[in-house]
Amino acid sequence: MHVLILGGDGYLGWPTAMFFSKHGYDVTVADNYFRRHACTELDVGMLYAVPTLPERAQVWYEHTGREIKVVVGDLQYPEVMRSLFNGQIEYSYAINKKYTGVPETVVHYAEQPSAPYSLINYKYANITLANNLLVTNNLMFAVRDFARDAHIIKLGTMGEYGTPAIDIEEGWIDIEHKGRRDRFLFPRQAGSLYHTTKIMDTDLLWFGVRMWDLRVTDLMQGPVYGIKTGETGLDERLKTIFNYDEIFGTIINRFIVQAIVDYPLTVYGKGGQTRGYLNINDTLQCVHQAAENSAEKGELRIFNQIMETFSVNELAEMTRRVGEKRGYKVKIKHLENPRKEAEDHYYNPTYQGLIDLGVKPHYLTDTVMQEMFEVVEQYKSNIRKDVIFRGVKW
Ligand code: USQ
Repeated sequence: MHVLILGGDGYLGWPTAMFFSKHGYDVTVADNYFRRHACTELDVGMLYAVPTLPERAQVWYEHTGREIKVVVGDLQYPEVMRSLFNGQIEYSYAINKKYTGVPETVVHYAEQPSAPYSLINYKYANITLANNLLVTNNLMFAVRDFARDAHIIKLGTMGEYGTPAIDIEEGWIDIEHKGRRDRFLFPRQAGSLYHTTKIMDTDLLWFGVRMWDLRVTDLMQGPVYGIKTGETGLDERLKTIFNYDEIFGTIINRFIVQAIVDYPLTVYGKGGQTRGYLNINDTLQCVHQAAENSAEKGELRIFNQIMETFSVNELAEMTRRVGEKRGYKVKIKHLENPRKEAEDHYYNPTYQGLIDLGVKPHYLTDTVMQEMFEVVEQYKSNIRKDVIFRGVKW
């Protein structure tokens, strides 16, 4: 199977590329280096530098003899997207320059993924809207025009649902109204403009499914944590990008870094905000199972991609417990919440579909968190305290 990974340079994209390559798939990755450029522009700091995509692909080839083809290009331009499907492709790196053929599966990570970034000001809101919607739309049309049978696996977010006072279903809800019944997308109510673009992506692809019988799986993912996957350890240079700053860092990764540099854990508001979390290795498993078990033609299949739920307070307590065992004096500080979100709310999402496909969850235990501490500690001298909190306000 030929798997095309859009956004293949990112925190999840690069580990996904290596994972599929290792499992024998033909892999092509495309990326415009958005994340690297944004990190430089906003001076957010990273735990360590990572080589360019062609360099990483070369290192991967030297270790495994497997080729990951690389296209560095901006998928907001329809011609760049279309070249991935019509063979007019310009590889930035390939051992064999011959076009692999249309992909059977496309994994779509090529999005601006940060809620705070989308709300820095109107300019960053525009970048987020333009990138996320144009890339998704360009993908939809390229698949419609050149690869109708391709399976699109789009990364959505649990944040599309917000925090409703009813149980969250996996994407769809049956509604009875005035004696008649129908099935609709579960109500969405995003808490940031980034999350709003994810709702709009879902709507775009749902349109494509209804009009042109596309095959789409939408993975509603929670915040991901972790730094190591089965492949990243093969060589120092294969590590994934790791952010701990307010803009691009997700909460568990941030808390571990904060504990290590004696920075009081930044709990926003009351800390009762509850979300569904997953280990980066489970992202790989979920995307793999989704690829192996395609959606049908004309189906928008939705899975809630989380393995367990935690409140911010529970995560802070766990970080303190594990940190103290390692000799850190971990403090917890409740900051005025820069975001507009419920801090004490009902949260009961369903998440069974991926387990039914065969995903085996890795849970966040003290041992798992301790292993993350051990890796992050190696880069302690790179950690910049000044980027941990800047207070992007909603
Ligand atoms: N939070 C804190 N302190 C911090 C950082 C975050 O209390 O220092 C709180 C936030 O207020 C929020 C929760 O922790 O209630 C999660 O925040 P986050 O920054 O880890 O995650 P979020 O902004 O929701 O976005 C992340 C990814 C995004 C993905 C999303 C899944 O950046 O790409 O879509 O998680 S979800 O949260 O389910 O929408």
